[in-house]
Amino acid sequence: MVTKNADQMKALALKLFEINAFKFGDFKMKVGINSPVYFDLRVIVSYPDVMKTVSELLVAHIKELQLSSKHVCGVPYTALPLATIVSVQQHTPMLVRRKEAKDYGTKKLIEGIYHAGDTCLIVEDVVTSGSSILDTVRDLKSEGIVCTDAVVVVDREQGGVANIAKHGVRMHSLFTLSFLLNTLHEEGRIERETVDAVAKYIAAVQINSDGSFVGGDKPHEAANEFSRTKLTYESRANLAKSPLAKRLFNLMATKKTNLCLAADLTKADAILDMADKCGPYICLLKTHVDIVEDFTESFIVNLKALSARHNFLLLEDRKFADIGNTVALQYGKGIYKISDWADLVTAHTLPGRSIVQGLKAALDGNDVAKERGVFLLAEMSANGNLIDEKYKENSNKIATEGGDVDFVTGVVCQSTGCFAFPGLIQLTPGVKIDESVDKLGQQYNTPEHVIKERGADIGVVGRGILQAANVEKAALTYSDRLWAAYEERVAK
Ligand code: 5IU
Repeated sequence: MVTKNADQMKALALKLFEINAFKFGDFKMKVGINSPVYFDLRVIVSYPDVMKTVSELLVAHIKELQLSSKHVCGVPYTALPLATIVSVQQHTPMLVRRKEAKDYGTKKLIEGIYHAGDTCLIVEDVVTSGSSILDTVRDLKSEGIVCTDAVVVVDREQGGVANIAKHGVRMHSLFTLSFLLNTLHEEGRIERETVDAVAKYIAAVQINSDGSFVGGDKPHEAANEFSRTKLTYESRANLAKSPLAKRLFNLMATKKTNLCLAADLTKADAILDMADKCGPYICLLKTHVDIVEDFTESFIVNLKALSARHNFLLLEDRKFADIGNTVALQYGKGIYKISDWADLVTAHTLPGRSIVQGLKAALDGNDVAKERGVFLLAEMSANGNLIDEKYKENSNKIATEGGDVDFVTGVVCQSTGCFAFPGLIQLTPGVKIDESVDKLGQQYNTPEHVIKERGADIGVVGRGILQAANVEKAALTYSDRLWAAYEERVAK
C-alpha cells in the first residue's frame, strides 16, 4: 500500500465511491458466490481528473518502490488506458497483450517491440484471485519476457497476493479493500455495519488462482450478510446515490414508520383531512392529483404545510410514460405543476432511459433539482399485467447504471428480485391486512408478507386505511405492523 500522499489517497477513495467505481450490494460474481462489494473501474475513463490522479499515484508508487523495467503491460482491458499513461509518463515502452490471437496474418499474442530476457511491469485495475494477472504473465513469459512485479489499483484481499507470489510476481497495490472501507467509514460515508459485513465476507471467501476456494468447499452463503433486506435503513441511507433516497431512509429511521398512505380520494378537503389524521404514522403520502375534482393551488399549499408539520414526503403517482420532451412538460407545466411540490413521482421504464432524462430536464437550473426523485416501476400488483423478466432486468439497469442514478430514489415492485442495490428503496403497493383481491384485478398481501417475503421497504396502503371505521387507528395498526416486520427482518 502507498503510504505517502495520505490526503490524496483519501480524497481519491471518496471520489471513486462517488463516481460508482465501487458499490455495495449483492452482486453475482464469476466464482459462484455473491459479493457484497463490486468494483467497476471501467467508469474512470469518463473522469479525466480521476484518470490523472490514479495514474500519477501509480507512477509515484513505481518510483517509490524503485521498480525499474524495460516495458509496462496492462492487463486487458480496463488497465490498458492506465498502462498507456504510465508508459508515457515514465518513458517506458508499452507492450499490449491480445486476449485472443489474431486468426489472420501474424499470430502474435504480444504487440510491441521486445526481446527475450526483457523485463516487464504489469499494470492491473482490480485484483480478486490474481488469475487475470497470471494469464498476462503466462503470455509474456512464453515470449521470454520476465515479470516480477505488478502494480494494481485495488487489491480485494481475497488471495491475489499469495496466488501471484507462487508464480514469482509481487503485487503492489495503491488501495486495499480494507483501506477503502475504513476511509469511507471514517468520513461518515458508510456505517460500521457495512464495514463489518464486507470484512466478514472477505475473510470467509478466499480464492485460489484457478477459481476454487481456499479450504476446498464453497463458503456457506451466510458468509454474505449483505443482502439489502438485511441492512438497516440507516446503513442504506449512506449507500444511496439519490439525495431523496438518503432523506427518505433517514426519515423512516427517525420516525420509525415505513407506511405510505395512498390517498386515492377525489375531494381536496378529504385528502387534507386524511393527511392530517394519518400524518403522524406515515413516511410518504401518495397522491393521484388528476383525480381531485376541486383542485386549487391552495390545496397544494395546505398539503405542503401538513407534510412539513407531520414530517412526511409527497409522492405524486403520475406514472409518466411518454417521450422525454413530453414528460418534461407533463412534470413541470399544466394545471398541476407537479415538479413544484411533489418530492417524488413515479414513472414507467417503458420508454427507456429517456424517461429519467426527461424528468431531470424539467428541473434544469431549478433550485429544487436536488430535492426531487423518481420511483421507477418494475412490477405491478395488477392481475395479468404484461411486465416480464427481461423488462424487470432492464428497469433495474436504468435504476442502477449510468449518469442519472442520482435521480432514482427507488423501485415500485412486488418482489426482492427486482434489484439488489441497497441504496434504492422498494415501494410495494397492494397491502391489506386481509389478503384478498378487488373486483378490478388488485391483488393484496399482508404487511408482514410484503416486508419479510417480498423485500418491500415501504408498504403502500390505500383502501385498507381509507375505508376503515377509524382511519387513525387503522394507520397506526398498519404502521406498527409494517415496522415490526422490518425490525424482525433486519434482526441478526
Ligand atoms: N398501485 C397499485 N399497484 C401497483 C402500482 C400502483 O396498487 O402495482 I405501480 C397504486 C394504486 C393505488 C394504490 O393508488 O397503489 C393502492 O391502493 P389500495 O391499497 O387501495 O389498493
